[in-house]
Amino acid sequence: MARAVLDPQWLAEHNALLRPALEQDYEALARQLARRGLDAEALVARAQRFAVAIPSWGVGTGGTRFGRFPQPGEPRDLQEKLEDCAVVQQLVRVTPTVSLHVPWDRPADPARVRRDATELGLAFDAMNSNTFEDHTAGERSYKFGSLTHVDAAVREQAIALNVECIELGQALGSAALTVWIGDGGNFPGQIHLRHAFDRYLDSLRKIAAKLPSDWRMFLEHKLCEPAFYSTVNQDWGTSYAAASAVGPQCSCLVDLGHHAPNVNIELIVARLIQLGKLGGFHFNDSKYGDDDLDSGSIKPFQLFLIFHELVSAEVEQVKGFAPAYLLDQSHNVTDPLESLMSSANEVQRAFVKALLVDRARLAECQARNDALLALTTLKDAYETDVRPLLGMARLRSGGAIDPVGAYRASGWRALCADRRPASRRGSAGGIVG
Ligand code: PSV
Ligand code: MN
Repeated sequence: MARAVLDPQWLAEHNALLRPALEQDYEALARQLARRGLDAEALVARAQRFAVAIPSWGVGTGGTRFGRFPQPGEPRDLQEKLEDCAVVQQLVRVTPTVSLHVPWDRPADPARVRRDATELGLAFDAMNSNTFEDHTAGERSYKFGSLTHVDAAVREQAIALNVECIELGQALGSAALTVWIGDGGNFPGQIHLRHAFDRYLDSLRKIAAKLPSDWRMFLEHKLCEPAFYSTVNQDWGTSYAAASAVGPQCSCLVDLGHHAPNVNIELIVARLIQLGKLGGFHFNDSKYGDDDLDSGSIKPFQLFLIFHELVSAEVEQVKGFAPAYLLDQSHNVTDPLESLMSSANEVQRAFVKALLVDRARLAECQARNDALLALTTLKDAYETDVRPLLGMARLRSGGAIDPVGAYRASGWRALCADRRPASRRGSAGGIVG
């Protein structure tokens, strides 16, 4: 039995206040769904089995290159980050794993960190390697690239960090490595576009050679930033070509914020599923670029359409389909734990709504080219208010009916402000940039 960070008795009392209204709403929704041939109980069970990983870098306040506005009680080390992740998981019950970034969260004693995490009811998801900034004096600089650098010694150093991530991950019980590099150029002519890509493939193959047989390796593409003219792994086509060249253990990771404005991300998802190379997601939302905003805050319909593709693949039992779900956001103006809870809820909501799609009716519409009724079929699912299903799923899993409300009432942030004095605060930062 995992150690609960917040008092379970207190949580039960908080839920008891909300339970009568939830039950009424749930019964009304269950009747409506039954008329549509859908079983509310089965949907709750599916919602309970849903999971999305928390990024260790997401529990600290993020920032932009113009500044960061930290808040009281931020976690100062990995142990405190895990404690915050456990609070999120206790309340939402769909975030049982944590994704670590190395060296931001390099565990000095992985066996001990694993024990601590297990005690808190957590496990480890994909490992992330950071070769997009310099870490310690004396190291070779990544200013002009890492896995694609013109200097072989820099490439070797970046490869070594990825291999270290694999080794740490093995000790932690992880089974995946996500590789995102900031490599690229700010000026035409700065890098040889083809040769840089050759070096990328060469380095990736060296990393892949060190993967245990049951591990997966995800390549994350990004349109721009920090390189603003050309990026080595710029788009899903490049990512697909690289993952195919590296081999069967390697696939593509789609970060929702890493595309040109208006790109049809659900179409990219469908293509990667079809090509057998959809490795996973970094969920977030964006308006202008890689804004790293909270999932579902700007384009919830897009998130639903992505999950429609994912659920379709599941229903059609596409071979090898098992994408990893992770959040990757920068919480600059909110309490990071509230953003993580609300984002996990949004992603779970999109999944549950996608389960409601009348696929037989959609197939009929497509067969007779009925565009309007096809859209209406999707909208019928999307517009259904599934909050009672999600609340019931959380309640039955031992979480909070209203996670953010419970979190605020728990006083966890104020307690942390006391326990974690700012003067000793070290690795609180989230994404800056
Ligand atoms: C890069 O923008 C990214 O999306 C990558 O996933 C990084 O690992 C993460 O953000 C943190 O900076
Ligand atoms: Mn990402």
